[in-house]
Amino acid sequence: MGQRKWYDMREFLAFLGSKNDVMHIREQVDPGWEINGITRVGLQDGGPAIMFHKIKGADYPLVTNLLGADRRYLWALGIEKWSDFNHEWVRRTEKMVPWRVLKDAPCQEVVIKGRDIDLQRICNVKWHQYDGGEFPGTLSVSVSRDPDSGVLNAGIYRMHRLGRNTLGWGAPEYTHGRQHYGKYERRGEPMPMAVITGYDPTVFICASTRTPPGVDEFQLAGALRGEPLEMVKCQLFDIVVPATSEWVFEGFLRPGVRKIEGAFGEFTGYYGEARSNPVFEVQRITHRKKPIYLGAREQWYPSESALAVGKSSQAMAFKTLRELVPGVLDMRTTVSFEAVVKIDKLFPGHPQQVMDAVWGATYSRYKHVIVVDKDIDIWNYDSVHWALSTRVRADRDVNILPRRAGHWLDPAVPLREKGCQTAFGIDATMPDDEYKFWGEKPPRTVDDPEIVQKVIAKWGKKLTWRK
Ligand SMILES: Cc1cc2nc3c(=O)[nH]c(=O)nc-3n(C[C@H](O)[C@H](O)[C@H](O)COP(=O)(O)O)c2cc1C
Ligand SMILES: [Mn+2]
Repeated sequence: MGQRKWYDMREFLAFLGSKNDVMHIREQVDPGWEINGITRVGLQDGGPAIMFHKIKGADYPLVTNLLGADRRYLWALGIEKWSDFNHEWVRRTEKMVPWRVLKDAPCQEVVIKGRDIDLQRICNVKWHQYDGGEFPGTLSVSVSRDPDSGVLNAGIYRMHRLGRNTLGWGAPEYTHGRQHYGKYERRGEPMPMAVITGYDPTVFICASTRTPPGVDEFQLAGALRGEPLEMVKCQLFDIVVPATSEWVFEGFLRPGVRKIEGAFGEFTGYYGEARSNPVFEVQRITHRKKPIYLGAREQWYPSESALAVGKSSQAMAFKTLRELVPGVLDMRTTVSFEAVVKIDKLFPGHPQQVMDAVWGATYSRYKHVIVVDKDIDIWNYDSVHWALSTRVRADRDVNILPRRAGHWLDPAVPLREKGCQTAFGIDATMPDDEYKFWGEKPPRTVDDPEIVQKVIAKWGKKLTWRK
């Protein structure tokens, strides 16, 4: 297992440097199209993390694609391969690890107040060609407190710059941050909120994880990194943030205020439409000396948004699923809205129970569920497709449930039905009960495991193509 405890984003960047996996661009770039384009090409090519040192119109450097490739995401957690990932996540997060509060912290080394606040000088990137404007908030973690329970929430919701110190806040009603805001709004009070960017990569991963309600993502990060996060209290209110964050924005969302924000290119690979959303008013900024901004271009997998939300939410859903249904061995959700689940089939109806459990864990919002047997390698889509084509009989194995909870960004439904979806499940396990009923056995696969084992024992070293 590799390193999993990072002091800050800088330590992780230095590690990437040692792997020759960061590119430094020192020439001036145009934030209207060049950061978009270079980041876009880099993601598609499986390229390195990128640091833009000189951006026209802005005063600070910016890092993109920090976790924008499978290898970097796995390095951040010190995990070698995807087939270990879900199990390692479950093992590490058995117990949450509470954070500690420090008196002084690097993230408060420099303070910006009042008229000196000008968000455009900090980050002015247009991430996609048809975005409705500049979105300084892409990897911006919104930190708020539940006014009833006091529990902290950290979630990544996009932010559209609307003025010198105001940002549209793209948190839909099913997110935890927005639910906190709803509670403040019903009381007629402004919600205090801190927004941070540039942090230890486990903070990145946890803030994009879809969890059940009431989970403090900083405690989850502590569990994943195996050591408590160090936090510091904000200057204006009683919210704490990770001490080594590069940037902290403190401010309020007033009740009843809405502005149009968006359109914006999304992790689905499509533009999402402009919406009327709450407004975050920044009243104070603190940052480290020589701060580094962090941002992401959202798009389909492979991308940071697809990896960060997709993989961590997959692990969380796997954890929930195992608590609900026996025989669940592994789960893969690389493509948005699709879950492939591997089971050791124990009884008739078992695959259908798995589907129900996936749909029931609505915080994960997978609409398509494919259930496969334990001999299928879910990390290889050829193997999954082989199961789909050889073990499925459509009239028996396809399950359709109309009008379930869906994702508001799913392009397959029109606006008036946003948030609703049709659940679709395929039981791609071998129909052994049906065979058994007729006194037959399902056909054997041509795997020939004994021969494979014997050959590897005798020939392994001579087979030069093997790693
Ligand atoms: C780059 C990036 C951008 C994201 N933008 C949004 C967004 O604009 N709105 C949203 O609801 N979720 C967004 N997410 C996903 C959320 O972070 C994720 O659903 C998380 O679970 C939300 O936190 P919560 O569960 O505490 O509400 C984004 C994730 C990433 C990595
Ligand atoms: Mn949450």
